[in-house]
Amino acid sequence: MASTNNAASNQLPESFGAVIPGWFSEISPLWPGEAHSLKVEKILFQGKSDFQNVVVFESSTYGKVLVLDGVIQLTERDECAYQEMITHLPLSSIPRPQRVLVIGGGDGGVLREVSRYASVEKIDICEIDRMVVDVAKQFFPKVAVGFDDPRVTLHIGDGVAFLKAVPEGTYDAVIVDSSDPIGPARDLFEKPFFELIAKALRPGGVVCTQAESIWLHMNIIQGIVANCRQVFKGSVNYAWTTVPTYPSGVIGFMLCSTGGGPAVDFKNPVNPIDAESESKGALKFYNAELHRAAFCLPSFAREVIDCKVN
Ligand code: SPM
Repeated sequence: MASTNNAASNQLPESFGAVIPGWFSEISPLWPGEAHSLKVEKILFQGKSDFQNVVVFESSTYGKVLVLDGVIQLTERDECAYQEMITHLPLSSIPRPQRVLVIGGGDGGVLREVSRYASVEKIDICEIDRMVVDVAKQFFPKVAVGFDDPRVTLHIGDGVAFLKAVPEGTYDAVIVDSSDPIGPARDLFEKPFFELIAKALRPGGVVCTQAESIWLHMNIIQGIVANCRQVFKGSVNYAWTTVPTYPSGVIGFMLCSTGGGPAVDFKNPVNPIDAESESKGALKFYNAELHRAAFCLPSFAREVIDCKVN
């Protein structure tokens, strides 16, 4: 893997200082005409993996920030909102999850949250980019702590290829913690990928995927919803949460279940996360009220999503 660490160099990546000198601005064709900016205290790491540019910087207000191909993946201050919701929305919706697969999620934050469940026996993670794992372990130990759980097996490779090799009905839950649908994660938003997930899940199993912003990507969301309705024969739902450092300040999740097993009512969780999980550190964001609220959609989004979603 080609890699360069230019932390000492004065030559900053394109997104740095492009709008305001000394600030990082998140510029992407996925959100044209806007760019959220964070003041940079210090660049801690710059590298180029086989898949993407990887940057870590210390910000003035959100702690350390992980950026892939110019797009913020997490900050120390608000990562809890995303990692807790993408994990606990699905895992609290089925009784006693035992086998869980994470696709993407190389920073380890979703693993940290999955490991709160005592019923879970096996956690597989398939991350395409080893540099993301290494950088998370070096700069974000409170996130990468998820890798320390002995139930975790890390597979470095392509998520689609991994799923093709998984025996039918292997997992109770699959969580897709991907970057956006340009670059290495493009395939993770396509129908063939959802078909592979459905095959990998047991009847009545659940999937939760990163599903973009209702403010920015209704066209992408519409496509995901349509694909999921064709593929998942149980329930199909859209939920969302706030993450201040993601563009538009919100991000959504598709939550689906396979047919042929117990029905899954994502809006009324049967497996509330209990006090025991607090031994892994207190939950900072997720709670039962936010779980229910996550499925309430603004009218403009409901019009598009609800007419197609159960
Ligand atoms: N474990 C954290 C990894 C983050 N994965 C999701 C990143 C999404 C970044 N872009 C958000 C764009 C919202 N429209």
